[in-house]
Amino acid sequence: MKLLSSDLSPYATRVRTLIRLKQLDIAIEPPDVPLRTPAFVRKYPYGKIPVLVREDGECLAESWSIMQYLESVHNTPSFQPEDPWLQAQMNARGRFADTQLAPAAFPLFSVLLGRQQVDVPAQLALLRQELAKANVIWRQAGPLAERGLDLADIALVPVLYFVLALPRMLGHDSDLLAEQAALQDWWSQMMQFEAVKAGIDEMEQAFQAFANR
Ligand SMILES: N[C@@H](CCC(=O)N[C@@H](CS)C(=O)NCC(=O)O)C(=O)O
Repeated sequence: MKLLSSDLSPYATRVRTLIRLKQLDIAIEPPDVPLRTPAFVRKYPYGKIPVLVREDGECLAESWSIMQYLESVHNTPSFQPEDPWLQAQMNARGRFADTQLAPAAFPLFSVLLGRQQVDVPAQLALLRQELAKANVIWRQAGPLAERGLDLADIALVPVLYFVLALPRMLGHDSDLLAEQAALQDWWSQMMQFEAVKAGIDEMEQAFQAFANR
């Protein structure tokens, strides 16, 4: 089995992190067809990485689905609560990272690519609002040390790195995480996991290379 991945992608990084936390024998490779080309979409119809490719060539797209699949087939160690209510809460936190937090930063990425005119201060204000929501949501989930690391934590880390790196790359120095005490505390604890830290280090290097391109 292999994972088509890129160090720049928060979605691929969360899956690489899970693979390492579970110590799975899954090769991590760049896409075999250039991303954002018709050939890529022909081969991988979701048009995005990560993609999990089985030995028989069958593919699975969407990082959250890949994480859930890996969790179902390799559940030791497990990164989801058994209790259905708590599992649903974890799913909600994972969805929040992708449907609310990350989209608040996408326009800033378009600015970096020079593709879109954006009111950057207004977008930063929106991002702050979403970060404040994340702060409450993760605080309400309870201390990491008590509930244990779960898929939503693993999914959020690279998204949070991405949404914090973009304003910095646009020259906004203020530390947006410093305004969110619970999230800042959670971030420090997450960095204690070697596999989590390794994913963020890879993203950091990829972002540096992207900034210097
Ligand atoms: N919802 C998808 C998002 C994946 C995604 O947006 N991947 C980006 C890289 S970060 C990509 O492949 N973009 C190529 C494109 O949009 O053409 C997931 O969770 O896997």
